[in-house]
Amino acid sequence: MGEGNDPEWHSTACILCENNCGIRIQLDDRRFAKIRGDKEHAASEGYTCNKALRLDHYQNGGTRLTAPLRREPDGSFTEISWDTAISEIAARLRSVRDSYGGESIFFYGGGGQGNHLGGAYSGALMRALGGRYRSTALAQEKTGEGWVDAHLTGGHTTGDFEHAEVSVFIGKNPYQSHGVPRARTVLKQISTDPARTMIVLDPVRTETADLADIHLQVRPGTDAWCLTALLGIIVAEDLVDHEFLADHTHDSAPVLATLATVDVPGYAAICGVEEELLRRTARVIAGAASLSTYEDLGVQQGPNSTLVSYLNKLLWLLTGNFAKPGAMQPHSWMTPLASYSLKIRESPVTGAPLLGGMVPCNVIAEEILTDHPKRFRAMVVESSNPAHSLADSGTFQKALEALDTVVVIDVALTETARLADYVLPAASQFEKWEATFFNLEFPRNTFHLRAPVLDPLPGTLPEPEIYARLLRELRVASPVTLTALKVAAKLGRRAYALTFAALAARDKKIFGIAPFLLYETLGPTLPFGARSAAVLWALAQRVSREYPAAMRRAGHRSADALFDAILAARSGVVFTADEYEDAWNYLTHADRRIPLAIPELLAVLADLPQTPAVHTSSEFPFVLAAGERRSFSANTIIRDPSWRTRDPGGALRMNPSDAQRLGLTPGGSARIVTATGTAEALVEVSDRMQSGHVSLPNGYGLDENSTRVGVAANELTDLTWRDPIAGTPWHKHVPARVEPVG
Ligand SMILES: Nc1nc2c(c(=O)[nH]1)N[C@H]1C(S)=C(S)[C@@H](COP(=O)(O)OP(=O)(O)OC[C@H]3O[C@@H](n4cnc5c(=O)[nH]c(N)nc54)[C@H](O)[C@@H]3O)O[C@H]1N2
Ligand SMILES: Nc1nc2c(c(=O)[nH]1)N[C@H]1C(S)=C(S)[C@@H](COP(=O)(O)OP(=O)(O)OC[C@H]3O[C@@H](n4cnc5c(=O)[nH]c(N)nc54)[C@H](O)[C@@H]3O)O[C@H]1N2
Ligand code: SF4
Ligand SMILES: [Mo]
Repeated sequence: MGEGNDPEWHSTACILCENNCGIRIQLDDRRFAKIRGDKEHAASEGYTCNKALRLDHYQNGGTRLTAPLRREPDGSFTEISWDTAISEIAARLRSVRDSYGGESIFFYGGGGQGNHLGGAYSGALMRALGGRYRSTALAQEKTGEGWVDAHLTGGHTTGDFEHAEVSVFIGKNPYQSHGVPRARTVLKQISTDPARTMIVLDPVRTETADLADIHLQVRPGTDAWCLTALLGIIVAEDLVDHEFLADHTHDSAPVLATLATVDVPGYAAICGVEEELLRRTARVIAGAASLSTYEDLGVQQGPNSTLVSYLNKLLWLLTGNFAKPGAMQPHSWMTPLASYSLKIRESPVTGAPLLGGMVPCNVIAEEILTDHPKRFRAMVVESSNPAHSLADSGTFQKALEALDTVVVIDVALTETARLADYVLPAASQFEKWEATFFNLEFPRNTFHLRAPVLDPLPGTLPEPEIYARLLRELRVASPVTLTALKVAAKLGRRAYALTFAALAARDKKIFGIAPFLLYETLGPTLPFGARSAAVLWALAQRVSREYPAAMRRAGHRSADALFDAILAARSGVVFTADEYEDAWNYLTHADRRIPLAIPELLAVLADLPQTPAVHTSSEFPFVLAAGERRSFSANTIIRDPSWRTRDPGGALRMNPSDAQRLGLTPGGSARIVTATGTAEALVEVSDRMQSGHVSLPNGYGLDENSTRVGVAANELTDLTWRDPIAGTPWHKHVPARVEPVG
């Protein structure tokens, strides 16, 4: 009998970052007495970082909500019953729809780092209400990259850092933030292997940079010049993989022509990296047998971010590093996290392009704080804390107050929940069936349906049940449809599939509410009480339709077999197994070639010589990186500050020479002033920072039990400083002034 059958150890996963490492938990009543890595986990194989061991502070540390709350006219909250909450919320949303149209109801969230299963049901609520606009945190980080991907390969690509000869991290610190599975182990392996090279682009000498062979310590915000110089060298020295370009791409000519004109010494001077080091780096990249790259917030939340995403991808495309071991790969999905369509809608008021199908986070407040007739009137927020995590929280909070109706579904009374009209208490991620759709690997892609470790805290409900209660109240499904599906579900999966198809042929609208129908009819027949997993039946059909061979290679002979395997496995399953050559099949372009030229971005690239590289001023001489990932940061998932055994106060990090000049000492206080706000923080003096650059951690400054520990970074950030294409914020590049306090 394996450890997996030992009743004392419950298999689940860490919920603090997208890696969702498998863990085992031993309970002492409702406390997490022991936590360790799950060696049988399909993806993480026993790995965890320091943070997973502190998850009891999520489950038992904060103040949990245990009853629905309604805001009264005097601003206070009253506890109400679930029945009252559901009927009042349904009535309010229906009335907003009837007065202003369903498209005035906006949805935000649908999942954090560990929980997407509930969000899979949220679309049914929105479609039932006629809602057309939604967003998530992805629209403040990944939408620019996604738009570039949509042009090039038609979808997301992932690096193969376990095998890459050369790994490049661009504004990414995987040692702290992960994203790369088993990151610390993989980084150390690369670092100690003389045959492999790690290159880091980061203004900070991060823990990842410590392990790197080449650290391009750029000036903050100048990555576009640095990457363009690297590409310019690759073109000028003719290190391009012409065979790859000829066989697998088209439209490379305008790209090569633009890059041939790059003023390499000039760009080296702008980004602050020696030209010789850039030349050596370009040669290492172009000479590599395999190359993988990872760009993240350091560039995605800074100047020229969409251009930088394009430049990053040109690094591996011009050098032919696609669809082979160690290189970049597209991959399967249980369900894509965003749309990769190039048919792009616009937001109703500001006309912002909805890249990935999402309203850019930085325009949401503008879509509300206006008298435009198409403004949003109501918002449903689930598993997200936008009043804390969006730029310029003060303005976002005003926007929430201006809405007719705000409903927040959360485990805690968050900064966002405090501004809601109704707060619905969710069961925690260890009290219900849960999963994420962060399934981003190739060639073996994994999915983990987590079984509950504990019963729900009394008074709370899992999100699928919350959405179902709202949809029942809205009477969106006809009794005939529900009965037909219930009867079919009893007859078996084949009868169920046929009945579903027959009903859908008669009435296309049932696709829109399919998750709800599955929950109501298939859900109750599922083993282990896994009713919330019903939606995965439809996703298993999707997998079998989209990747039939890869699914079978992973050992699942049909969609139903995959679904059953997912239900039975406690440590995740491999749902697709590909061959490297299969990568080409994931390209969405009919000719299976990658179109290299993106005219809008080539124009931005050609403009670089005229583009300002410096955004500081005498009033705001520092660049503040507002929201760094550190050893004890985890977005706003854990609200109990005592979970942090290091950096409890969330220090402002700065270079020794800056500290000395300003008369600041370690452990003392500094005031940080930006165009948006002011905050005070403890000072940490560190030669990891370059002069003129300061950083604050992400996810601190929560208002819990009337105290606040650390800085709420978004009281300092700005809505208008955003990428002109993607609308993503410049959280990592906030002009600021630092002063001693007192
Ligand atoms: N510990 C921890 N891990 C996390 C999270 C967490 O809150 N805490 N959050 C998760 C989430 S939601 C995400 S999206 C990821 C994000 O993961 P990362 O993007 O790796 O995290 P950050 O620390 O925000 O930013 C990465 C790096 O960008 C650098 N940087 C700042 N300015 C610039 C610049 O101008 N150019 C370049 N090249 N680099 C710059 C910073 O010095 C930093 O090292 O982390 C995930 N993992
Ligand atoms: N200045 C600055 N701002 C940033 C960033 C930055 O680097 N700098 N990073 C940005 C990035 S990359 C991201 S991803 C966002 C993250 O910000 P958000 O998208 O707001 O997400 P989280 O902070 O992860 O908040 C998760 C919420 O889910 C709640 N929760 C936890 N478990 C459950 C559950 O089971 N059910 C429900 N219903 N709720 C639950 C938590 O209480 C919390 O309120 O922040 C962004 N904001
Ligand atoms: S925070 Fe650490 S343990 Fe948790 S999922 Fe991420 S890497 Fe794994
Ligand atoms: Mo994120």
